[in-house]
Amino acid sequence: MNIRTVATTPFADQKPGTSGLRKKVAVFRTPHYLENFVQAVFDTIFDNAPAPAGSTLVLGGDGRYLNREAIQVILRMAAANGFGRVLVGQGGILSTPAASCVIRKYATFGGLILSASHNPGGPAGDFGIKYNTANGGPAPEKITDAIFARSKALTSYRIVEPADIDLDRPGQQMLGGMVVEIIDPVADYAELMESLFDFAVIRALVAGGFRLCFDAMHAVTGPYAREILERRLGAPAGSVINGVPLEDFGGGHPDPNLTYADQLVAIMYGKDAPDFGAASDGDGDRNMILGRGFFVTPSDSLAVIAANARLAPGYARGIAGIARSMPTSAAADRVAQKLGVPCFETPTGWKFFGNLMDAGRVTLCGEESFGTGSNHVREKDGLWAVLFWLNILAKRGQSVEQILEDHWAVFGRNVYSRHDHEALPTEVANGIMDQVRGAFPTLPGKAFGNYTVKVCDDFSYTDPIDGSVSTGQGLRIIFADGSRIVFRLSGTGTEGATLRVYLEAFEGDPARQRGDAQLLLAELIAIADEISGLKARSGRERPTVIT
Ligand code: VG1
Ligand code: CO
Repeated sequence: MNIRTVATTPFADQKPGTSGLRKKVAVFRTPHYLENFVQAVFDTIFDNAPAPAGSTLVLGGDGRYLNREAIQVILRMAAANGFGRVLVGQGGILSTPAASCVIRKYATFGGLILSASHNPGGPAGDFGIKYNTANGGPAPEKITDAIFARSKALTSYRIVEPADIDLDRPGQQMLGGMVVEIIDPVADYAELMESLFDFAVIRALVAGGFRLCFDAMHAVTGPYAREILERRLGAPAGSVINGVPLEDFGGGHPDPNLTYADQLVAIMYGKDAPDFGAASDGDGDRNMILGRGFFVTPSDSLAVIAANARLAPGYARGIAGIARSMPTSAAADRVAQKLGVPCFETPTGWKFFGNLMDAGRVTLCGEESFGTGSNHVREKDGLWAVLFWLNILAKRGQSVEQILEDHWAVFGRNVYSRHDHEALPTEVANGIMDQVRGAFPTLPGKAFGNYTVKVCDDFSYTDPIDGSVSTGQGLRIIFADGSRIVFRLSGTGTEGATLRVYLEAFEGDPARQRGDAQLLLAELIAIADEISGLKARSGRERPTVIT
């Protein structure tokens, strides 16, 4: 098979964000755009040489528009770059956590995951690509920086002739000298889940009339949830809704939050609601947990899982430690303290957890953005969190709400909310960040009503394992009582800029713990606006999404 070397003009904008390279489909359609980035990845990981003989790559995506086309192109490039074998999820499907599982299980060189996660899909939507290393986790910044540098410099890429591989036919096909193996995207992952959780006790719970509803949002988790929740755990057919992956997610926004998962929210807050509701995102790494008429904040979910970890067989011997992203609430810190294990605070993005997990320093990790996971893979994992909750519910025999009330009674409640201001003009968002940064010298010691500023900084992180430093990770304003406001620009948006405002206040008084987060945080919300000038600068009265 002939290897062609195709000339390309490098692109200036292929900088991976919080979670890989994410752009509009139209941008990915620019001639040579995808190829340029993929070659930059291969050049970076193999130091501009062909892949070592026998290298295996894992390849799959969330099924969004362009997924199949991109897989065909990447297969041809993998063959031209010397890979010996590529494992591809059947139909081009692999959820992000399943890809991580497969990368690790078969000791492969790494993988390429095609997804723009929770961003909308379709011809007018987004596409994305992410490189994960041999440990199954997203490439660390050192590597993504090198990929970016290479993408701006390379002048050609290698590819073999078109040879349409049948992505739906299980088993092996040859592409030149390279083996393409179409694998079951669910089997390895489902087996891993069975090894971690007490399926028998969950099955008994479900058989006893406990009702659940899982919203796959027409994204990648449909086949996984049907196999695990309906087939293996016996939930009645129809417990999984929107279970067929669609290229445009049915026109929806596959982001499991209170705004975009509105169908599930209506069911869980409606008459005759099931006992448990959950949703996942485009690529299956996020989770939202709901009880009957009750929402579990992701930060609390991490804390509850940590406090109850021993109830699941895979964690029966306890956890080594917890890591959470900086904007995530400190609820998990309180649990770690009680358990006597360390708690690490990292920048936003799962790639910062990898070293800590590889070094055995932490077992559980979480982000406020509906991301929870553990060292079973190196990605956050939506269905894993759902199964953990079901395992806890089955063992404790309580409702979701009771579990949270018990938790707050023991640990207190970190009242928490995130306000997203999406698609702001870039200069407006930068102006708001500049105003906050500019106020920093005047803030320490300043009183705003009940709150007095203690310190403020631009969060930076030194990785305790490899010493690498990441700066500019979010503007923090910390008050004397530990309450916080954080301002941060999103690294995953593709339209203008998205500003996130994170708000946290500790509530130790059981009488007030049950209150609505927006009400309990009202004063901090006003302070955030006063410091940043957000409303005046954006001309917007309220956030796009409140979590
Ligand atoms: C967002 C979340 C972050 C998460 C990232 C990727 O990033 O805030 O916590 O790790 O998405 O999640 P940002 O930069 O937009 O705030 V996913 O589900 O896209 O892999
Ligand atoms: Co995702």
